[in-house]
Amino acid sequence: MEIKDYGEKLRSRELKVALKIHSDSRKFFSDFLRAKGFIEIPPVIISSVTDPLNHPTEKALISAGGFSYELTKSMIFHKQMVLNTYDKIFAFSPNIRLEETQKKLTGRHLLEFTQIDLEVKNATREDILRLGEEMFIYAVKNIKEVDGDLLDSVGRVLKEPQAPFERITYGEAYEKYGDEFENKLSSEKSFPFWIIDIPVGQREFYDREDRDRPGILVDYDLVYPEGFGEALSGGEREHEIERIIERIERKGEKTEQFTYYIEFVRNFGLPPSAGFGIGIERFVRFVIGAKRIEDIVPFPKAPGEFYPI
Ligand code: ASN
Repeated sequence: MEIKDYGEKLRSRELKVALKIHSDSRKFFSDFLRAKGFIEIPPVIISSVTDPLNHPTEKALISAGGFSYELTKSMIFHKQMVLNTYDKIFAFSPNIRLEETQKKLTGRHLLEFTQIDLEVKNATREDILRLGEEMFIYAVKNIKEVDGDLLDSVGRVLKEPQAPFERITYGEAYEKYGDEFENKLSSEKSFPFWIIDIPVGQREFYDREDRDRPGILVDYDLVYPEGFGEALSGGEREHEIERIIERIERKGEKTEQFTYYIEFVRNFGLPPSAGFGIGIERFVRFVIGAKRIEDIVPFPKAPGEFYPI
């Protein structure tokens, strides 16, 4: 992007619509969660421990006064720990993920984005699937009501989904479509749907393995229809120290990377929980029906591209 492009972009109709819908999405998600008794916690932006993710990203390190921190890739560990304080929490959590340059092509990756990251003590997958559906429907319904004219102005016909959303197991999806199942299913469907029962090797160590079905996690992704791809991911969590360590080792990761998290869990414990994170920019892109995620953000940072501002 060049400086002259910013002038055009910041004055464009599409960005004007996108920012209003972004602003309203934050309000509706937040209103919904507060009404359900959630407490909003402040985001953690630097920490010595962050989400390892299940795909390679470059480490974003920052040092201050001789101490080294990483920029947050997700607040998963902080969410679990703060359940010692409140039972239902959420944060508007800015994340930095230094994705590989080939992700530039997807139209749904940004190096810097914000997710609404929530976690609920003693919740099951069933509880959170229901909550996610309700929250999603609430936001879409309200946006249609408040911003219907704006959606019309960009030619977007947004369908209001009905609960319960369709559920497809990872196994079924993979058998039908192989590696590309998410994109293929996303293009085929007209309403959001869940992918559940993701295998242990496909996810981070913190999602809980089904005790009755080893190798299968009690987790979920929500996928947008019309080719917009993944909306959110989450799961029930491992919370017992032995299981956490076993899962880190099984993943081939080093426990030293999570020293302070492990020490915390050993000393204070974690309650069982489940939760998810939903990317706001991806939600806005879907609501508007924008081609690429960078189009709906005023100062985007997509992988593999230099942005002067
Ligand atoms: N926020 C996600 C979760 O709750 C984790 C992630 O963003 N990778 O599972």
